[in-house]
Amino acid sequence: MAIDRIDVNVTSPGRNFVTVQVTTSDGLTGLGDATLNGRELAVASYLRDHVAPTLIGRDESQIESTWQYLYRSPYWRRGPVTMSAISAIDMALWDIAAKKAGEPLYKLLGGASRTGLLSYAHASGTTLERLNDAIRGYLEQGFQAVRIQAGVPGLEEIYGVHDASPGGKYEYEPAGRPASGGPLRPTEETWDTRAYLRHLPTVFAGVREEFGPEPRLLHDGHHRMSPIEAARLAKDIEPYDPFWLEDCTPGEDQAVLRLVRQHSVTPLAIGEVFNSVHDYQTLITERLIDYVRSSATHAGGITGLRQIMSFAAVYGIRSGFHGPTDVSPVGMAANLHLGLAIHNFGIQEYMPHSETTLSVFRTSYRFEGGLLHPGETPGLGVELDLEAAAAHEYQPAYLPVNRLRDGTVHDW
Ligand code: GCO
Ligand code: MG
Repeated sequence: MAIDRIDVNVTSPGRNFVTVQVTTSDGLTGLGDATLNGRELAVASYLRDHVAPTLIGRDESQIESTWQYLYRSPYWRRGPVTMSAISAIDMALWDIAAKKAGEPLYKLLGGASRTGLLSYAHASGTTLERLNDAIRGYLEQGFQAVRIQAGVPGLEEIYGVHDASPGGKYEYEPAGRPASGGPLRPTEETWDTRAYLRHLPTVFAGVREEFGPEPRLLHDGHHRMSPIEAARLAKDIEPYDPFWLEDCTPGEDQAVLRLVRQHSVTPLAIGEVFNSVHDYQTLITERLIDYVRSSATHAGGITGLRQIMSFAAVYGIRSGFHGPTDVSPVGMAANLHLGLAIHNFGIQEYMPHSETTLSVFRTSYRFEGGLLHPGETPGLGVELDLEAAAAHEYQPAYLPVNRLRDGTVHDW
């Protein structure tokens, strides 16, 4: 058997997704997620123009060798575009291997290490009251862990904060679309770190007061703090027993995490924008983080993410794979299969995709009693309905840009 075709599908059922479909000479197909939010077409072109032509005729069972070939052959290695492309091909080849074996992918990765994956939901609200309503809704659905993001007095739109309609879902963090007729530009938000640092500990206090010690509470700092600010926040929320503080600093300067560690025992999670094991070298060997935030979609697929988790296992660091709605259901399934199999699983982010998205991507993973399970369908367990996908044309979209009050561009 050999790789016969590689198709790259771009569809926008509520938001943009890039999916690779690899077809073998005997008609088996595998899917891979290559979605890079806000830069989708760069990855689609990389795959169509630079990757697909080099793989036709290749033995589809040589997954590791293909990964190394795609990683080393361009000479210009790593980076989000290259690694998202590699991720998608790798996932598709694993999907094919598992379908060929007639087994759900996790069985090829060593089998289940647990009955299901502890998952966290995204609760947010512009006020503490609304945030608490959102948390209550998720706890009622069975979640044992929630990420809490709240409005900061004096700031309008900020990352991760939306009021959900009572009992309903919201389309989280929709990438901004151009206003009709106007030029296509990212929307802009205003940020004030001092106001945030003052406010967030009061949010943690209010949530603990309402829900007690049991729910696991997470928070995403979204790269917006300097090292000393991050150290202060980690220290200030520590009394409320946070499960983790995510992306407290931009993270690419790995050594600054030493400073945060010196000041608190708040567990730290980093890595959703990383794309290789090398980005984690200092963080892992010095145990500067507790959770790896990468996803199979951006860190080189199952092969790349497994490499990171094997390295992390030696240092007692666990997974917290990235699972926002801009990771497609295909990427989500890949995270779940790997998470079920590895020993050092920690927690899985879970933002259910919209019904529109799920009408294009048919999934077999399930959520029960706060735990996710990838299901027993052979392969990844996700199907792409090409006809339904064709009805949702690509929509140019950007993520927002953040500025300090004086106009200085800041991390969003
Ligand atoms: C998270 C992430 C996302 C990112 C998004 C960008 O923790 O889930 O921070 O919300 O902002 O993936 O495209
Ligand atoms: Mg994040």
